Amino acid sequence: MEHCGYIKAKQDPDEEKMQFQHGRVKLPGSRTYIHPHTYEDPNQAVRDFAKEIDASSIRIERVIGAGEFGEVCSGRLKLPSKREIYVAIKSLKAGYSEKQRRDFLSEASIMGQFDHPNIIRLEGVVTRCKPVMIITEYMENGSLDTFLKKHDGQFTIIQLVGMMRGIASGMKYLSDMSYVHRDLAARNILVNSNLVCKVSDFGLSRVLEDDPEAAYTTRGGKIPIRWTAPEAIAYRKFTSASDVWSYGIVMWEVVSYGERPYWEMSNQDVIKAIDEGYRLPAPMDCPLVLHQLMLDCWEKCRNDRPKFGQIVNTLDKLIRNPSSLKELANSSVWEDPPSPEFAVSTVEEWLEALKMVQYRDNFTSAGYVTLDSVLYISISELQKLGVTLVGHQRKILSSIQSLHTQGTHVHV
Ligand code: ACK
Repeated sequence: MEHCGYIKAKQDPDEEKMQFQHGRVKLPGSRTYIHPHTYEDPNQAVRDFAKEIDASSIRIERVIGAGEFGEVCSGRLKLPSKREIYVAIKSLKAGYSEKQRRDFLSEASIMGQFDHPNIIRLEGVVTRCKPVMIITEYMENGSLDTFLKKHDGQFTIIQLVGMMRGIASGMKYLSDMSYVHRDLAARNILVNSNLVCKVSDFGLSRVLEDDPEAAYTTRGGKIPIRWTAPEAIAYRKFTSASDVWSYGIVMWEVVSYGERPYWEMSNQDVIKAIDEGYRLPAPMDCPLVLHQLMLDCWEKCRNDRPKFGQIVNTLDKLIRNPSSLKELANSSVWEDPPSPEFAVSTVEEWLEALKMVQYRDNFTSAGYVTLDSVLYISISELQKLGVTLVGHQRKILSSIQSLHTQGTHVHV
């Protein structure tokens, strides 16, 4: 099913018998997401989908971050006849407009419709007194991108695939409910103490305003370019299939421990490269099957991409049969050129193959002429040669690594 995001609301909530279950409203038989904007009164959507919590049951402990609308804190929630739990508390800062309040609470009325182990769970809202708050389960390890950068290289491939499997399972649930996320990225995944990954960030305005990665397109939309499918960038065709594209980017972020997709390339260059058929190469030590799955998610034609259900099945099979992960894609971390192999013998040819001729003169005048001379170059030496961009340094050092293993036949 391909929806462009949202479907018509059931206008009369009484049509369906609703009941609160674990603090959320269930619509029996209804598996389809209802967009809060389809409610004439958005406050009714909040009442329908989010439980009102008494402010006295919340204890705020510390500030853990900043959101678009105000602070994010951690704390505890003690509901009558329930055990105390850790929660995250998002509050709406003072001086908000009615629209800001509505947009802020829209996240709760969206999240409150979901009930899945890989979707961040809404505990409830505080709307009767100020500040207005959204209470969710607490995720000890914070957002996935920061978490991975902090633990670079520390997980087994099975653990990484487990994280991907969780995210895919949450996304399957969302796509089954015809919900299109539009901003799936490692920064919008939260991780708990058991390494369980959950999809978060469901605000209505968030894709447009909240995400620092979102950039304005020529058509005026604000889109996180590196994570977004070409048809969504070109003509705003956001579907579960465009979420699958973003999912492939998240897989790449996971295997590369939070590396920035397309490194320091500009948004314009990314759009152009994708259009010309370029795709992110396998990160270091990436199993071939995983890179293949990423490439499937990045099929130009959205109908050719796998569905989230298929992705979950594929990952399950890999987890059950870990030896399938043994074959690595390759050890290079950069682009595969149209012709797969370059034989280079001079520093100049090598820099050319790496598309880094801009550094040629610096290398030459510092005496780096033969390939042997670069084999033991250090980062600080690279910096002296004017290679200050981290992405370029990585590319060069990885290439040197492959020079070590392959002699003068550099695979770029
Ligand atoms: O990377 P972080 O620690 O994880 O920093 C951001 C910050 O708040 C601003 O969004 C963290 N955060 C958001 N929601 C939660 C949550 N439910 N549990 C734990 N941390 C959260 C996020």
